[in-house]
Amino acid sequence: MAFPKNFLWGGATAANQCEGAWDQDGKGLSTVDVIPFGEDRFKVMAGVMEMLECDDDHTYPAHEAIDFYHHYKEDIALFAEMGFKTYRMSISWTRILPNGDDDAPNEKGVEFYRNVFTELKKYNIEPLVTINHFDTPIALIKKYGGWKDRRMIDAFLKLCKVLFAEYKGLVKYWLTFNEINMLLHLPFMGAGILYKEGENKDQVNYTAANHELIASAKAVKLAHEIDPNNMVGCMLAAGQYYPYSCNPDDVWEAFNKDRDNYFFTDVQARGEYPVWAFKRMEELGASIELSEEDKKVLKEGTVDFISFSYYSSRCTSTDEKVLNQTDSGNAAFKAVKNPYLKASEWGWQIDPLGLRITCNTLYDRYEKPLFIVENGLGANDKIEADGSIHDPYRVDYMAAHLKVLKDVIEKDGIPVLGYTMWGPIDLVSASTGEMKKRYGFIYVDKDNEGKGTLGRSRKDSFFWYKKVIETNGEEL
Ligand code: BGP
Repeated sequence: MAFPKNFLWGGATAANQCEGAWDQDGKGLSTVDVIPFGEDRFKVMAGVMEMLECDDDHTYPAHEAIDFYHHYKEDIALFAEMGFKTYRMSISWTRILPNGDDDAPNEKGVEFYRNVFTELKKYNIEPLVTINHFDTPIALIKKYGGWKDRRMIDAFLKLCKVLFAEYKGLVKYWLTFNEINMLLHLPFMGAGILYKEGENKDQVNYTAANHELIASAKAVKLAHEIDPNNMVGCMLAAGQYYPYSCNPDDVWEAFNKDRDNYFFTDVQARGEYPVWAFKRMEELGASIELSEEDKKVLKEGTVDFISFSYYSSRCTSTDEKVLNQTDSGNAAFKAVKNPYLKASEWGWQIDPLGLRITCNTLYDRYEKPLFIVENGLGANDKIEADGSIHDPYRVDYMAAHLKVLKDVIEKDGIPVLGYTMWGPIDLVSASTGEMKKRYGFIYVDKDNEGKGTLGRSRKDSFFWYKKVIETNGEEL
């Protein structure tokens, strides 16, 4: 049997993409609440257009999302029906601390997550909790300017302290920052960063990155102190870069593009900045403050496992002509179109073998257990007259990736803790804010304009995944 007996099968979501109830029960305003739908979305996420409150000219998909806040029992029952062993979800920081650094937590927020975890336990589903999934309190952006300010570390630790203490015994697996490297690509989304006129963006980004990395290390240490059973992981938006050609210039380019991402996990897994990192920052005119105390903190707060999202590999080149042929996919990671790969309806290229390459690179680099916490296919599903939804493309995508994951475990001998596919239930797309970019096994009746009953129904893939879990991955 390839997959170990206790393999954690499940699905992953994020608070802002499914909870809704954005201003209910004392919740404060967060970055994700002010990221609009439509053409301004990307500008806001990238930190080049300021939006620190909602206005009447925009709509905001996170406000209602799929209203998991009021449907969680029904949704968890469906996850349980598929046999989930784990459910990855995130905490909305401002549901717990409405201003981001309040001295006392919002009891209603604490209670909500306790109810969710208790519901999960009822079905023996192990929660896997992302502490921060693209979620910075607006109050802290107004007060400090987001993660470019070192005081964010203490605010984050306040949140962690509440979580580790309140949910001790209920939650064992934690991730500190979702796709921590996203900060370099979508800085408002990743770190609440808004650039000032004339500011060196690299300086701002690396300063914020340093603060998140120190905060992450402190959180790991605190989690272990509060409960030695806690297992804490880092989380990377992964996907190996391929050189477009064997021209050494291309190979070197791809190598360095990978380093820009591994930069984060190198610190989180090894507890120190890699030697080349300071040179890299120097080249960009950036530098960070790193005291002896900071270095100690990083060393003491290395993660227990490496988690990552994998949707696709990426391809790069140094040739101008080739560079113009970008894929139309993930706007956060613009890459060259790889002629050997097919793509999803949203232009995200599909490369199952790339998952094996990525897993091997990560394991060679860190020799820590891996956890694939996001992987899946966004597609525009069609409902038949009888209400059924046939989504063989989703099954094909995931089966191909799981077959490769089997090889990673069986042929490469790499320890893998689990697999939580992205979006077991349709939810708001992070990049586009759409509903129609659906990942789920469970359909949610809601369209891009926000219309629909929010009713849930099972797609064909629901039954497929149930079987996968039942047979522990033997039948794919
Ligand atoms: C990752 C994020 C998720 C999720 C996923 C799919 O970057 O961690 O939040 O949304 O990508 O992306 P999208 O929703 O843009 O299709």
